[in-house]
Amino acid sequence: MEVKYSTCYFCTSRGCAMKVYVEAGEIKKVSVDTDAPVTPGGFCVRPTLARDYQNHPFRLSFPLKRRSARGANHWEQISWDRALDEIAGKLARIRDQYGAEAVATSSGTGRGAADFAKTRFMNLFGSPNRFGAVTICYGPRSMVWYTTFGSSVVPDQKPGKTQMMVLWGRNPHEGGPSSWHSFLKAKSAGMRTMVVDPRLTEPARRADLWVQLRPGTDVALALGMMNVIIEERLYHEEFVKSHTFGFAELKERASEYTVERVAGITGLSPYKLVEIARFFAQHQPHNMVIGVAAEHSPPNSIHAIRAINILRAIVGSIDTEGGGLLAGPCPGFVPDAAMELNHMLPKEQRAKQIGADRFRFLSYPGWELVETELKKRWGERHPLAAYLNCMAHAPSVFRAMLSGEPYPVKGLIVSASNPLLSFANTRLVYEALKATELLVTFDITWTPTAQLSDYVLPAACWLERPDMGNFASVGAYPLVQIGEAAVPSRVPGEYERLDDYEFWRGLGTRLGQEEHWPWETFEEVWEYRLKEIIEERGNASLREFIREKRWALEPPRPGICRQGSLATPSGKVELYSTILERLGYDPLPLYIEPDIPEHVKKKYPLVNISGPRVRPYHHSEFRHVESFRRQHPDPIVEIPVDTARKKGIVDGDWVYIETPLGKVKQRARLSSAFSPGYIVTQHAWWFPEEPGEEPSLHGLWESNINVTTDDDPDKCDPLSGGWPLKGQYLRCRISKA
Ligand SMILES: Nc1nc2c(c(=O)[nH]1)N[C@H]1C(S)=C(S)[C@@H](COP(=O)(O)OP(=O)(O)OC[C@H]3O[C@@H](n4cnc5c(=O)[nH]c(N)nc54)[C@H](O)[C@@H]3O)O[C@H]1N2
Ligand SMILES: Nc1nc2c(c(=O)[nH]1)N[C@H]1C(S)=C(S)[C@@H](COP(=O)(O)OP(=O)(O)OC[C@H]3O[C@@H](n4cnc5c(=O)[nH]c(N)nc54)[C@H](O)[C@@H]3O)O[C@H]1N2
Ligand SMILES: [Mo]
Repeated sequence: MEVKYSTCYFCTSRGCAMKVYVEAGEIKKVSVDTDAPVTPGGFCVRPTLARDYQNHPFRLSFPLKRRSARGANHWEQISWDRALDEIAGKLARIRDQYGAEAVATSSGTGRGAADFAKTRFMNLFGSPNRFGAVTICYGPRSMVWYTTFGSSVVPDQKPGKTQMMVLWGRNPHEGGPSSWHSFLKAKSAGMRTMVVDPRLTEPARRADLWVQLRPGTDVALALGMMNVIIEERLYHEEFVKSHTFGFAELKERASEYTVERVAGITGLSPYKLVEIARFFAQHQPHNMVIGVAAEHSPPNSIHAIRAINILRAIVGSIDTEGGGLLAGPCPGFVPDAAMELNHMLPKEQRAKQIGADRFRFLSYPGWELVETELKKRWGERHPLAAYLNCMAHAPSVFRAMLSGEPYPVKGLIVSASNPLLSFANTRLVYEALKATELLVTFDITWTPTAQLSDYVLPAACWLERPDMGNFASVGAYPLVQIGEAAVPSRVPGEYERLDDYEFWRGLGTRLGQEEHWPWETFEEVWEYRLKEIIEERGNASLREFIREKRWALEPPRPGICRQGSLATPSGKVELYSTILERLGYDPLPLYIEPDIPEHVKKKYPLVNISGPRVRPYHHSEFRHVESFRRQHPDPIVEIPVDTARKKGIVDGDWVYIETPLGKVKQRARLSSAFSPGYIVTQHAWWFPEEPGEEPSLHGLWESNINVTTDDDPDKCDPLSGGWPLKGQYLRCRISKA
């Protein structure tokens, strides 16, 4: 049996190292490669799925073109050449008639390791309208780092140095094998643990301190903690004095968040709040993982993430051994941003990015200000990938598809995302997709979105391509780790798949972009991007590099602040953000109470915390794999025992969840892990076994919680445009089905 050193991509972007055992082109076994630095430890079940997934009949194998009406599930198999020729022709016609900006792309969790290629294609094509999940996932956290610290912040968990591990709105027990591993290691090394979560999750249960706050109030909590910490002089005076900008202003702002006021907002008692602040300040430095909760809770998303990071800074836990280290790309590596050709998108096209006039933080206005700073430090090889930090506003693009305002959007290429499941307000997304003139889906398996498309194209999965997790390729950490294809992506007569890079290149070369796609294969791309590192190592080829030692790591060091200027406009840690100020936003964190009319609260009394991660699924993926489905067959809604009792609901009942936008059903699990007034619903549920054609679209409308969620731009985060998937805006009511 041959061993292949591959990179797993069954989840978001980490790119864990795998060993794949192959015999006569068949995958026999997959095991974790524990020698490499990025692995899930023994904590992930997904690798065991690889064989079932690879050979599953639900996978896409050949390009398909629809033969009758959209959504009728009648397909004709065509060649890749014909598919790409026809699609390129249609894209060119849309550009001629409406302008390049009338073509948009949709992205998800950044899979395929080739979002740089999508961005490159769009920059060369001339459209600024790439939209995706990053607006509500990781993009905000990333941009907050760059605006506040001029770098990303990476954990430096060291026994003897690190005093505490904090999970803030994050549940790695279900969704983050490596963070869960760190959490357990922290406990066994005697570090303190603290969890900020409205729910008693598994880590909360095991933590020394569980902070059960009212959802969506993290910014108030962090400001309240700051107020106590500043008043009691528990902060790191030396760090604050030497390395931060705007402490006096911050102090004044924090003073507005008195213990009593914050108690009122967060639902914590004043006594508890003081205890939390002191506990936090006393156990420094700490290692913290901030989850997705704040990003899903407008209108406080960006201010909350900023406040949490500022809190870390003032207690002296940033840029210090055992705390959070300021990091950048791996020396010698060409990071994603340098592959995107962002300078090729003309200024007047940038100015057309949909939503960027209103939501300026995570779109060209904010991105350009930050890019200027980062270029001073890293030149072209900076970590500010546009696919992560600069997006069109998805809800506004969907509206443009429907209304033609501010201008028509007629073509959409969906790759590595499943908009009918993952974006809010499914009905509106559905209408928008149907209103396009051209809808192309490039995916690994069938999805409801694929069913609605004009062309459905088969993508190679990680087993079939050389790959690096975009955790490394984006350049936020000085580590690269790469893997090789385990099996071919094309076997004549059996399947013909392209990887994401080949797909975008295939379209680009048909649209006059030939000179910008010099590398024919993904492997050649990695060879180019790793060239300096491979040469320095003395390896003859990428293959040799992978076989010998497939990673390069320059551990980040503390003391960056002391070296002089950070890549922020003031050169210091910006407690007061001059970039937010220039964008016309409040430069200091503040809490905004969501404005919800009383009659709405009365009619929809429950707040929905949607989308807790659950193993073994990853968003809408893997529902079709029988061995996984057996482990978790149904969508689950968690309901507080008292609430359920009042409605006559018992464990296992099907329950309707309803908002003005729609109604879906999930199965009840009674819970006492969080306060009455809330429910917890799973997201991204569909049923591959149900008919693919309309109206079912594989059971799209039955349990998909985004049928009930809202993406009204007025309810989106005023800075980033993130839509509510958690927090006070997401109100609903339930009844027994
Ligand atoms: N209500 C609610 N909605 C949510 C959330 C929530 O908590 N609540 N969470 C949100 C968050 S944080 C995120 S990140 C988004 C996720 O949003 P999406 O990323 O859109 O999630 P998926 O539904 O998994 O879609 C990913 C698709 O990409 C395909 N795919 C996987 N790998 C590859 C590849 O290498 N190449 C190609 N071409 N395709 C590939 C998969 O088969 C799948 O169909 O969902 C968001 N939606
Ligand atoms: N199995 C699995 N793993 C995944 C994914 C998956 O789909 N499945 N998706 C991946 C992706 S794209 C992402 S973004 C990550 C997300 O990973 P996490 O950020 O860990 O997301 P959740 O599991 O939803 O955990 C968020 C926690 O925040 C809590 N919470 C809700 N509202 C609030 C609030 O207002 N404040 C605070 N402090 N906490 C709150 C919730 O109760 C929940 O326990 O998971 C990744 N890992
Ligand atoms: Mo996410």
